[in-house]
Order: sequence, then C-alpha cells, then structure tokens
Amino acid sequence: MTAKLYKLVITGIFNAGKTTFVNTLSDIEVVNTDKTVSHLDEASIKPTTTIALDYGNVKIDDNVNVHLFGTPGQVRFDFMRDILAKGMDGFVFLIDSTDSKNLSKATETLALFKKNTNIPYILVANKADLNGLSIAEIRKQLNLTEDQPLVSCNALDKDSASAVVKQLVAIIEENS
Ligand SMILES: Nc1nc2c(ncn2[C@@H]2O[C@H](COP(=O)(O)OP(=O)(O)OP(=O)(O)O)[C@@H](O)[C@H]2O)c(=O)[nH]1
Ligand SMILES: [Mg+2]
Repeated sequence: MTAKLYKLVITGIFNAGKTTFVNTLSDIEVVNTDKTVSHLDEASIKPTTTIALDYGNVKIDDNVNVHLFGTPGQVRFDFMRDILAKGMDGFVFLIDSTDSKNLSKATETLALFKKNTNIPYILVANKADLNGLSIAEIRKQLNLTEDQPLVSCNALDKDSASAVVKQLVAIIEENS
C-alpha cells in the first residue's frame, strides 16, 4: 500500500515554538531560515526569528508521511503564511502557554488563518513543560467552543510533538 502524504502547516505568533516543533519532529535534516531579530522588543526575547519557512518531513507510521511547513511569526511576514498554506491538508496552531499577555494576539492570528477555510486544525498549548497557563485556562481565555481541539505539548520532546500530528491526521481522516 502506498503511504498517504499530508501537507501540514505549523503556525502561531512570534516565539510560540514553531521552528522547535519542526526541528524536533522531522526525520530529515530541516531547512530553517532564521535570521537575526532587528526589532528591539522582540530581540530582547530571542536572538533569531524565522523569516520564510521551516521545512521538515516525518513518517508517523507505516502508512502516513507528513510534510511539515513552519511559518514565520512576526507580523511583517504574514504574507508567507498564505503562501505556505496553499494546498495544505491541515494546520497546527501553537500557543505559548507561558505568554499570557499575548493570548489576544494569538486569537487574532488564528482568526486570520482560519478565514474563508474549513481546513482541519488543532490548537496546541505549547511549552507545557514550563509553569504556564493550563489547558482549561487557555480554553476559557480564548473562548473556545467544545468542538475546537486543544492539546498540550512540549515541542522539545519528539513523542509529544508526534502525538499532536497524529491527532491532527486523525481529524483530517475523519473529515475526508
Ligand atoms: N521549554 C520549552 N521551550 C520551548 C518549547 N518550544 C519552544 N521553546 C523555546 O522557545 C523559544 C522559541 O522557539 P522557536 O521555535 O524559535 O519559536 P518560533 O515560533 O519558531 O519563533 P518565530 O519563528 O520567531 O516566530 C526557543 O528558545 C525554544 O527553545 C517547549 O515546548 N518547551
Ligand atoms: Mg521560527
């Protein structure tokens, strides 16, 4: 049987953990496009940021192969999200559970990405290994409906990132 091939986009706001997620999960050497952060506020958070994309690939079981495309997070690269989203089968939206002050920004970005599409997605409370907001708190603050899937993840851990992708693939397959 030929393996199924899915294109998934890993997105979210600045510093959510998108590049880390792709790097941790990929079976192949990843293409990253991180460059030095020029904006002072953001440079105080971390030195580099994705300016175009991250690309990796993972085989999640004998029958399913996944292309992983990580987007930039900075607002000025928003146009790259639309480019990377073309032809996607689903998307992972990472939320930094330790960054409570930017939850409304995450909500706005999610709304932009979901606009005019019924593509399956999964919301992820990332950095679950740190002392951030719980799933219940994020669910409440984002005003999520029952049917919106939200799971926790530690993007530094391959099993944790893999579990997220497996859940999204299950949602895609249920919907197809
Ligand atoms: N402890 C912990 N740190 C994480 C996790 N995910 C990402 N990080 C850290 O968070 C920081 C940002 O991670 P990146 O992967 O660069 O985030 P990004 O979303 O790609 O950032 P931009 O491309 O700049 O938008 C890095 O220092 C990572 O090591 C996680 O699950 N747990
Ligand atoms: Mg990145």
